Amino acid sequence: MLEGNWTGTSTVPSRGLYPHQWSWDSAFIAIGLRHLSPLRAQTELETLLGAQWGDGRIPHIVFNPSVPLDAYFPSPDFWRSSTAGRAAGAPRTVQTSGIVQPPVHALAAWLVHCADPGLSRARGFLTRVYPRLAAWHRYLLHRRDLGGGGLASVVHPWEQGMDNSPCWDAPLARITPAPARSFRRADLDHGAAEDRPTDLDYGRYVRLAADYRDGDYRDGLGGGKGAGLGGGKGAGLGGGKGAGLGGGNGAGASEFAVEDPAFNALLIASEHALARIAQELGAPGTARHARAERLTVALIERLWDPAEGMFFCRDVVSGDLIPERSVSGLIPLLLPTLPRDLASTVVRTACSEHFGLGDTTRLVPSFDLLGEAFDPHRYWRGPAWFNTSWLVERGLRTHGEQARADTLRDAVLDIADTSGFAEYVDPYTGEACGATGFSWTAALTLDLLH
Ligand code: 9YW
Repeated sequence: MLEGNWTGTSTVPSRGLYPHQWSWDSAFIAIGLRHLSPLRAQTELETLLGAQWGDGRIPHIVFNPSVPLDAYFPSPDFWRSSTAGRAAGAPRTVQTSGIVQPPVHALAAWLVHCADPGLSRARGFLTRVYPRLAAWHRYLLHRRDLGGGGLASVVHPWEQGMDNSPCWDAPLARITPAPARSFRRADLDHGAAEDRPTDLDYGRYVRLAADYRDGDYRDGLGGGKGAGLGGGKGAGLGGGKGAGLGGGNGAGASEFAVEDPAFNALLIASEHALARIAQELGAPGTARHARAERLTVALIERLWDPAEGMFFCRDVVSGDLIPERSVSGLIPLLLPTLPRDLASTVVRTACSEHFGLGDTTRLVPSFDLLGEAFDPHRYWRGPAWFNTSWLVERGLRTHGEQARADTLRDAVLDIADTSGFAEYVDPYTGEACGATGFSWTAALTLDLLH
């Protein structure tokens, strides 16, 4: 699968549906590829980082110029990175999107280095990627601290990676959709409509992305309207509800801004990895470890719901937690320094009737089995995905839950095989949905085999 999806400098997520390079896909792919070819794993990450913007952002898509424009929507002529992104330092020689995806990259770079430290040192891999990864984290921690409480916000559902999660339903309801006739969905040429987001969702995704582009991809208050930075100065921890961003009344605020538990947990895990990279390069990692710990405190303070026993998203515009149980709210289990009582509560929630782990489901569903919006086949509204199951598996192992981790690992290996390395599956039956021959499914299977 990974050979077939390799383009020479990076790996496409799947041949038909996703013919370019995607940011968090590449990080997961590199984590698997390191077992096959540490050199290709390094190259995968270096290709992505080669498309980094001057302001530090790593774009969510790096477009392959040899792929026809109509093969994927939104295409480079929608994002117009080299013109609209000029002020933010978009590269001139490669076309990219202007939004980001979860920061799995420093974690991936560290794991790739560890797979073959000799090769990594000989190529100066970490020396070259470290400044870019540091700039990426700086971008997220400063420009994207829209809530003012120290966490990074996403400004589009695609940035969090779980495109049509029910967590976005309430914040998206405020967005006027772009008219359906103003764009053409290429995804429906490759996937069943009932497995994909709806047209109404797409209209809203397009509106938000177009507004961000029309504001020259400036971050901060005022959404695409160019109010520049503000609010988000990383003003320490805490702040609780609605701190920053206009006190949570939405006045002059970015129309969509959400603090997400998985996005921020991955940032924390990557910040710890960056500390290790700094140490390997002879610099002290202490300040970075300390920052990761402050972020962990902020994550708990702002997104943990003790009554529900899991993490929730915070709608930064309204200031409120979004009371929808998504797999995202289990992913902080990945953090080794999550307090013991919280970790065991998250494990209990994962095994409860809401996610059914080790009981009614085989892999971790993307959404609450009892939630009104649950749909076992529609994309991020219920199906199980392999990257999130891999993250939960890691989390279980990190917190001493070896038996549960082994069961989940065995299920991932089995279902990856029987589903034809599907993009996502029915969480109860393991039946394939979406694309098959999906790269991160293959890569993370490989990782779990080692
Ligand atoms: C789309 C590539 C991407 C993933 C996302 C997933 C999907 C793109 O595919 O988004 O067209 O909907 O939601 O997480 O990175 O695999």
